[in-house]
Amino acid sequence: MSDNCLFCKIARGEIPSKKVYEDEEFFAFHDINPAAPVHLLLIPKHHVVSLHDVVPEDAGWLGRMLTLAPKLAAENGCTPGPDGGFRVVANTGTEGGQEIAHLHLHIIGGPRPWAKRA
Ligand code: DGP
Repeated sequence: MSDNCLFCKIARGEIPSKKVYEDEEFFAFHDINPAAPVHLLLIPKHHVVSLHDVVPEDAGWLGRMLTLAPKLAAENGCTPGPDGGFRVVANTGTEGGQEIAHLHLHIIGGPRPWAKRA
């Protein structure tokens, strides 16, 4: 964990959030500025800045994080089935629109219409 990282502080419970999931490796909470009826952020508890920093040895926890996305989407109001669904976005770096320098997956969904912002 990193002392001054906002999302590390959220994962440690030092800054309040609307938590939806936590285990030993991951923490998920509602985005403070939702782009859709469902807008969650899923983060690893250990500090990783972005996808720029991952290496093949990270495949295990990255895979486990990705497989959590549909579970969290379904548990938090995304419509199941082919007419439902959700988006997963990982903004990466400045040109990728990343504002918080701790790797996170946006999980976005719910009944449309909603804008394609993340
Ligand atoms: P990104 O641009 O991909 O780095 O997205 C960062 C997201 O984090 C953005 O959608 C807003 C959200 N966010 C920023 N600060 C906070 C906060 O203090 N609490 C919560 N819950 N979300 C935050």
